[in-house]
Amino acid sequence: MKLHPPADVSLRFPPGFVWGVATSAFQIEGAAIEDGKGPSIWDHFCQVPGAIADGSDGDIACDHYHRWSDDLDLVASLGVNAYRFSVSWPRVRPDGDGAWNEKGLDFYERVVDGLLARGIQPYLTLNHWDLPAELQAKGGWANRDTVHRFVEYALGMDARLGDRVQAITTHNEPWVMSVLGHKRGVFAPGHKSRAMAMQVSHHLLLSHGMALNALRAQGCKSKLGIVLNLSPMHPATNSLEDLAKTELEDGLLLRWYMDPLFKGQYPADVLAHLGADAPRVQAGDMDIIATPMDFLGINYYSRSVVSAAGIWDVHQSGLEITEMGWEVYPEGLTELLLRVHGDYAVPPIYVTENGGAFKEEKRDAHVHDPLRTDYIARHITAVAEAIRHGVRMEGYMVWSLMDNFEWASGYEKRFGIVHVDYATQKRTLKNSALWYRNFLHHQTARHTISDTAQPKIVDSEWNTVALGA
Ligand code: IFM
Repeated sequence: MKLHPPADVSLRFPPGFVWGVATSAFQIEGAAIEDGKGPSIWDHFCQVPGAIADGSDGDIACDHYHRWSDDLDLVASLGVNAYRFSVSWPRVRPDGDGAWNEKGLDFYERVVDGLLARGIQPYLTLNHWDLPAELQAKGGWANRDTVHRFVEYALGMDARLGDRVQAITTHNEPWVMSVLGHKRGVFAPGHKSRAMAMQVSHHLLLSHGMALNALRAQGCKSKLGIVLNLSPMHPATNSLEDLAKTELEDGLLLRWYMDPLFKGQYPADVLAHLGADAPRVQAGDMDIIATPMDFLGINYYSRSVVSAAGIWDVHQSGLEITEMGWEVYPEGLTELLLRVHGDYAVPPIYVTENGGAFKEEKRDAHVHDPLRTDYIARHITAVAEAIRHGVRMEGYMVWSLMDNFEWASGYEKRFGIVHVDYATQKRTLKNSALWYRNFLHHQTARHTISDTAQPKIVDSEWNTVALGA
């Protein structure tokens, strides 16, 4: 295990670089049926026996709907300048296509104004997976009509909040909604059809492009973009089979989204592989999808090692893995950013999620999570390395602000830099949060004081860490 003493402010980030923490509505809000909120596909999916590891649901979650003000104080206490959150579509428009819910809109208005009052830029995501269940009853994302409902939703949110929101993300991780939700059936809405999954991915991309055009036509002031979950793919061996499979997996995860967004076409090898399961595309769709964006968000957690025979075992000795069973592989982030920068004409990039689920080793007055601190520090270093090589990076956000509902894993996997005691809803800053706060404090300071004048950080986890180049 490589433990870095990581508060290394000699890392170079451009002035104005955005540092944040991220959450999503379903994972933290709770208040599942309060103040007129309609059910989402995740409310329904949680009721399916065996769907969620611990049998839990999002009914209460972190109770953020009621504790939002204290939670924003926590965000502010970290010294970040951005907070990435999502709007629950069924909270603001319960049926997805009917009346708007003023109480739901008021909630997000309070959050946005609360952030601005604390000097924090709101980064709003429209779709972090919780589609109104009423729209699912009409076919959900497999139905092209949902594309138009999404555009209406985007316009409504911009009309209400666009004057105060720094950035609007259309979709978070379309691959997850498509593949985990419609091909593997392990996420909501739980379908198992490759053809449906690919059609869903097309509709998500199309709705993204249509929303961008409609928002700009409405005069939207926010920066507009999408967030993709991407990983470098490495072959397990140099066999022709492993190399071919790796190329295909890269096509399905990265090129399937990046090519249409930045080149206006789906990758030919993946289309050939899909055959009859390829999506139905109408004339003009691809141009709409390729509408230029103001930023690209990348969520990075790990690399994938691909074996044609399916024999790669992440638990082999020598590999660091998180509680999710994901390999800790920070150099993959630099590799991915350089690749995206080199292969596509991308706008400025944000790492919109990065973090890990780890077992907390000890709790006394502090929550000791050295592995999480180490993970975050090494990935921040990987971002600095990409910047050094010329990648236009504008921000980095930790996933997640606090422990929360980790989808099919329920509450067992904790990603937060703030610990949540679900019995009492008490929040405690973990040592990783204290480290992040220290790091940001000194990052900010380096732009105002000379390197040699920089002080030393005394970190609760890391003892004294020398600063400066
Ligand atoms: O918790 C999720 C988040 O909602 C989307 N990206 C990955 C995270 C960790 O699994």
